[in-house]
Amino acid sequence: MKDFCEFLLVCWLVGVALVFLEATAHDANPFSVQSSSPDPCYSESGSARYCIPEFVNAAFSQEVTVSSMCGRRGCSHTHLTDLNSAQNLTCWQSEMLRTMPFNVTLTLSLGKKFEITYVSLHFCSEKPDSMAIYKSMDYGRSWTPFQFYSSQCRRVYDQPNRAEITKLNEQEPLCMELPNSADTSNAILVFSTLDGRPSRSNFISSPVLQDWVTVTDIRVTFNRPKISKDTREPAYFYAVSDFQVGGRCKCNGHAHRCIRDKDGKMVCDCKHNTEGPECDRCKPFHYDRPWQRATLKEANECLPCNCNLHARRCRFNMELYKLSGRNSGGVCMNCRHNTAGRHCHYCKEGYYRDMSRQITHRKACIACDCHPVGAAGKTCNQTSGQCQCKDGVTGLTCNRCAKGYQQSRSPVAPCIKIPTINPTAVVSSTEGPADCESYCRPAKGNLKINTKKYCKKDYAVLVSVLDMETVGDWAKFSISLVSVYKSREPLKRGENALWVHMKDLACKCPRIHLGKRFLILGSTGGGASAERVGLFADKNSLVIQWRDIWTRRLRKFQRREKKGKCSAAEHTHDA
Ligand SMILES: *[C@@H]1O[C@H](CO)[C@@H](O)[C@H](O)[C@H]1NC(C)=O
Ligand SMILES: *[C@@H]1O[C@H](CO)[C@@H](O)[C@H](O)[C@H]1NC(C)=O
Ligand SMILES: *[C@@H]1O[C@H](CO)[C@@H](O)[C@H](O)[C@H]1NC(C)=O
Ligand SMILES: [Ca+2]
Repeated sequence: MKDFCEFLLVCWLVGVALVFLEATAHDANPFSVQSSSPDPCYSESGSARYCIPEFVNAAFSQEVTVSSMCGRRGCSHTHLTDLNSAQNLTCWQSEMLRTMPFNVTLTLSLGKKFEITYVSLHFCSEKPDSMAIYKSMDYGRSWTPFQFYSSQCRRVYDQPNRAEITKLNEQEPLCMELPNSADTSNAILVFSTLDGRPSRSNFISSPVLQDWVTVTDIRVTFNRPKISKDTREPAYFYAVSDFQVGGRCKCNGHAHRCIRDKDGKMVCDCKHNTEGPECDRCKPFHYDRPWQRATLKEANECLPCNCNLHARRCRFNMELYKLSGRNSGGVCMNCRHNTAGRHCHYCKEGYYRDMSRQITHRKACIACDCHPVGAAGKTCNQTSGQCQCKDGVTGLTCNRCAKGYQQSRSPVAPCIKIPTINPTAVVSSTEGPADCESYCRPAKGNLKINTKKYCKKDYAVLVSVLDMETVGDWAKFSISLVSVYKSREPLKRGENALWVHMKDLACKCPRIHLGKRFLILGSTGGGASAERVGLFADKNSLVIQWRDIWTRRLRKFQRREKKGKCSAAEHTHDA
């Protein structure tokens, strides 16, 4: 088709279309010829560049709808756009028109948007007196005038004759008289769409003219034939041998050809990450900057969003684009692989970066896994993965007690300080004994149990020490009563409290550790009050870390006490 079109153009360019030559000769004109390269839309180095489909006669072999036809063989409407040559003119001809109005229309659908530089009609008859060319940009839904020709512009079309076109009205049609041609049976009319329009030399940066030359359909209306006065029986007709529309498939500089899609529709073969029938929008995921028509200087290809391989969709945000200095406006959507952020470039809450991997790696973000009890929250340091631990808790995930702390059963304070009370500090604050050595005597150092000691105490219990808090001058240990060997008062196994005065604790008589089991032989009542309910231990109590082998010995003491051996022992003591 290309060769043929060129042939056609040459045919009549020689004689007529100097106007058109003028338009195409300019450097900045989009219709100028481009260099040959494997892919005209990319340079040898692979960078995107302005590209356009070849210049064609868009009307060639397209169907033209006509409102009137002579009805004889050899004047079909198909002759309007067929292969035409000077040797064999094939003509369409209207019926004979004897009364007004003499209106006849030819409608040509291009099936796609084209940017056209000319419409030409090759007449087989005398040129008409009045005719108009209309264009549609919406496949025939609406029409706007492109050009009028008449010897009486004002009367026939209500248009001024040869109005002036300035930069302010470049989208206005003109009305002018059809030039007379010498050869009335072989006359050509060429309407050059850009002719006389000021911005035509700067077409590439003139959206107004780009719009002006964009068409999907062309309609030619003949309204008045040339009326000769000396015709006796007036009968008129119009006849055209060739209807050409010269232009390029409109692809906005993003395609070098148009192709048929799977439904047979003509569409641009879009490059530069664009899509749409005219490459008039960016392809999905290529929304990092707004779509733009290509120019000679800048291909304006659509750019992919930068989502570090973690998202498949993105959107364009004008605010961010402006803030970035019109550089990048893409915002990733639905970041996967536990990433977050505009570019899926950091880890979402509850995850941290594995610095040994690229951010694009599927496992670049690792779960914090913060301990549900030991950590203060679910988030961790984005780079180190360190969870925020509660007091006394340590470890990357806060899963251990720090040095000097031990586990408690409280979820609020899962690790508590091991009560290593500084004796001097406690002594001074409680006005306790200055000299623990003499204060603790005689119990201190004598932790052996015998029947006598066992008998003397009010209770003998095995406890597990869980927690400690201070209440005034007292230490209150949360304990669990494991076994009760003897007790003056009824004691139930399970949760209980053990009270020790600070001055005793300060001197480590008794010595108690959290999380351990102790056998306690003590006396009731020492400091009991309304606030202090439970067991009491002091410097005279026996508090010994438990060993399982003592179970048998304690059973023996129990039996002896039952047999009344205790009173004997007391005697001995008293004596
Ligand atoms: C002229 O063209 C028509 C249609 O293309 C064809 O049928 C006819 O034979 C041609 N005549 C001559 C003389 O070439
Ligand atoms: C003929 O064309 C003229 C000019 O466009 C128009 O005003 C008129 O209404 C048309 N007449 C008919 C019958 O279509
Ligand atoms: C996260 O850990 C790194 C390295 O340990 C540290 O430099 C940074 O300050 C921490 N960030 C925060 C917010 O704590
Ligand atoms: Ca023809």
